[in-house]
Amino acid sequence: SVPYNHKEIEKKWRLNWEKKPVNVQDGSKKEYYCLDMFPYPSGSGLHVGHWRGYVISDVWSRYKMLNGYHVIHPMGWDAFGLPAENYAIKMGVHPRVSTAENVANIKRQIKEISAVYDWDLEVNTTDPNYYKWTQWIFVKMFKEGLAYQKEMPINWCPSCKTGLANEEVVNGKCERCGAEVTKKNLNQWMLKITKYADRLLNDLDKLDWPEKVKKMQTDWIGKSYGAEVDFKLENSDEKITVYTTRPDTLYGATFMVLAPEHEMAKKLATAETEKAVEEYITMAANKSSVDRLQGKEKTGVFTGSYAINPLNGAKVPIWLSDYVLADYGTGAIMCVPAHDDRDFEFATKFNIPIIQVIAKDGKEIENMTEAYTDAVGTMINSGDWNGMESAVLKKEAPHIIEEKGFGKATVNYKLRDWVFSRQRYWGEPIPIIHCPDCGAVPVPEEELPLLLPEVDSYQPTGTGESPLADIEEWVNTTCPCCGKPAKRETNTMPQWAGSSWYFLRYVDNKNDKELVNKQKAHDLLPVDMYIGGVEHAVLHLLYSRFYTKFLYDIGVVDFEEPFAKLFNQGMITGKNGIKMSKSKGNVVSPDDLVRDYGCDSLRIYELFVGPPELDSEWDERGIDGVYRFINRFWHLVEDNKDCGIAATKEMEKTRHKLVYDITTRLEGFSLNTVVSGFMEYNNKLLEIAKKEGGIDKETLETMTILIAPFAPHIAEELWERLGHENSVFDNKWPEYDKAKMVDDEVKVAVQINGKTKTVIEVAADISKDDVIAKAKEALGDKLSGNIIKEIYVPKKIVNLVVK
Ligand code: ANZ
Ligand code: ZN
Repeated sequence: SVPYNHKEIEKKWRLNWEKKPVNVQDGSKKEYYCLDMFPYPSGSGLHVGHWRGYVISDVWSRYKMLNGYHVIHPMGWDAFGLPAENYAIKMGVHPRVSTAENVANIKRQIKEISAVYDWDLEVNTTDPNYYKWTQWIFVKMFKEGLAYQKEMPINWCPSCKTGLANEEVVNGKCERCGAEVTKKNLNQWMLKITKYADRLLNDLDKLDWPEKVKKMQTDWIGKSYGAEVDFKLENSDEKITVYTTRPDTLYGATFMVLAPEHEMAKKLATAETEKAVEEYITMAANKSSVDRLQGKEKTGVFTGSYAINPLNGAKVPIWLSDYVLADYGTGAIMCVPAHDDRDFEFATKFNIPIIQVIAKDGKEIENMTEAYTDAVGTMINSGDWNGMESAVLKKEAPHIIEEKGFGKATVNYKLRDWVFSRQRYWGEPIPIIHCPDCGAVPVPEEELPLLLPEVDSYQPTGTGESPLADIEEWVNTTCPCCGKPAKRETNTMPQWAGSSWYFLRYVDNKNDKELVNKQKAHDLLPVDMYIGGVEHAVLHLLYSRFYTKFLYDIGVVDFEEPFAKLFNQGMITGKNGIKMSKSKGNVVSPDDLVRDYGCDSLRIYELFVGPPELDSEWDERGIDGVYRFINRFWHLVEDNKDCGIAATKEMEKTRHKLVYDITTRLEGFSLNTVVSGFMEYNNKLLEIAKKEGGIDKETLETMTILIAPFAPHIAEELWERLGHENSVFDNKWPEYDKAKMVDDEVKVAVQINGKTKTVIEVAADISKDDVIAKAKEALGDKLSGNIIKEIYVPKKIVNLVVK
């Protein structure tokens, strides 16, 4: 028979598909939008890890095609950002040039996957026709009061020499380069994402997303209910307001802590404490917020001043400590060491009294060794609150406090406005003109895009200004309002700007009148299935939701959520679970594997390495096994296609079970077990073929259609060899009939020591263990003594040898 030749087959079908695409809208099909997180075109190209997500989304797209959909399956480039700029600094190549080269290279590599991308829909965030709209959104936000300027200490990466958003700081380090993040006071453009906090939180309920990601967003938004409580200062009319989520513990507040940046911090110092207080404030200013929250040992300084607990008049010392953040709540807290871990640690270290106010298991603890943090138990040491349940009081206390006039019930969010300025070159210029008279004026919409000018030096200045500040003829302009000389904003946008709305542009990428045609967006969006890595859970996925809600509010689109369903694929790692990276030298390139084994084998192997939602180690040897399977599948079809055999009952049953197993596993996204299913059924069919002298054509065709989303080239080739002129993707996904899957029953004699005692009816392919269990059950108390041997003659006899 004809041997399997992946090279010839894959070349042939790629050409055929180019001439006659398989994913076309004929006017009758429903639309399905399957989206990949678009790649950053890095210089190192794609490795086998990148392939995984693209293979998953392509399998899903092709499966939807076979279910009668036309699939929107676009690809594009998230091409602004630091790496291209860093490369420019190192090699002196303009980022536009290196980006174009990288895009061409990665596009070639992506084409090797043979995914059904519609390249007509391609977008590139660095294309002026694209970033025109990124800038337009900013102008609209500015006009709606959502983009504003603020001078504040922001996260600053000393290595990238740029400010960062909170979301870009991971464990105190720069998300891009891993350098320790510090603080810098800069005038910033901010986006008021906090205005959307409640909608971003509540609408999570509408989404078919992994619970893990929803929880990460929920925690990031961090809505909490509590109270602001006013503490008067001793010997003064001034007061300090604290934010607490546990007003029930107010009687247990034995000290107060202010963030070192608190406006009162310096004022509270006395002659004796002044020096220590100032030193402490300076030290804290240089730490990142993560360091401050997760710092190993609590540090702090006593200000020398006292506040008065408004409930019981107790005098509480006021401290400064960097575990209190300036920009959360009021930047000041009341400390209840008996019921809060951090306060406990602090009080223990600085010998501050600890007063328990909630009984644990009905008791007051003699010597507390740790805080009791649950709001469970009866109030003690709490004046007229004694005897109340803390859980009830926790909810009532804000209102009691409000009535008594020393505070109010409040809601707080962890979410902060988005620091949107980057002091770097390779990004969208922020379309704002600063006029001495009119202030910040947006570039008129009809003048967009505001082109990114050429520069001689890409080097970040480190002064807090971007390299654009050096181009005088660009910076100096006139005010669109009053015509007087004015200066352009020189900061650029963060990389996330372009990726927060690209899924809208794909469906209308050539529109030069509007960002997207509303009707088109209505017809094709939201995205039905979004596939990408989990690392974007609070960055891209939160920003995109915010942008979509804003565009909904200004009437650009008529839906509020961009991604109906989300699937996060796990990473493919090198040996011992180490992330693949050029610097670690453990990158496996797909190019050689495609050459040696073919695209079909690599696609299947990408899925076979493990459950798609989990990280999996790459073991190159495994692809041999997949290649052998593909060969066996080739021979199953090729060697039996002309046998002319009619389906036996067994063949029919196997076919229905095959369709059932593959479909349910695929629907459950258990793609690795789909592959093992193919392997098992292929072996089974080969066995039947050997026994029966062939396999009926419908079964061979069914297997070929089922495998088509996974291994499209071989499926097309075998479909053709089975005598068809159309594409295998012109088929409908096969259906199964549960009634046809039922196993045939056979009569089995049950014997004890060779003598038949009874007869049972069991499924023909029952396992030995199961049939023996059934036999024992049927024998009941006819069976006695020790069984020393269990014999099963398939479909005939069970014989138990008893002593
Ligand atoms: C008294 C108290 C007693 C507290 C107790 C907790 C337990 P979430 O849920 O995160 O909102 N807090 C308030 N503002 C803070 C700031 N700027 N920096 C650091 N910590 C701050 O937590 C709110 C709780 O964290 C508040 O409730 C406050 O401590 C602290 F048994 O007040 B609590
Ligand atoms: Zn002006």
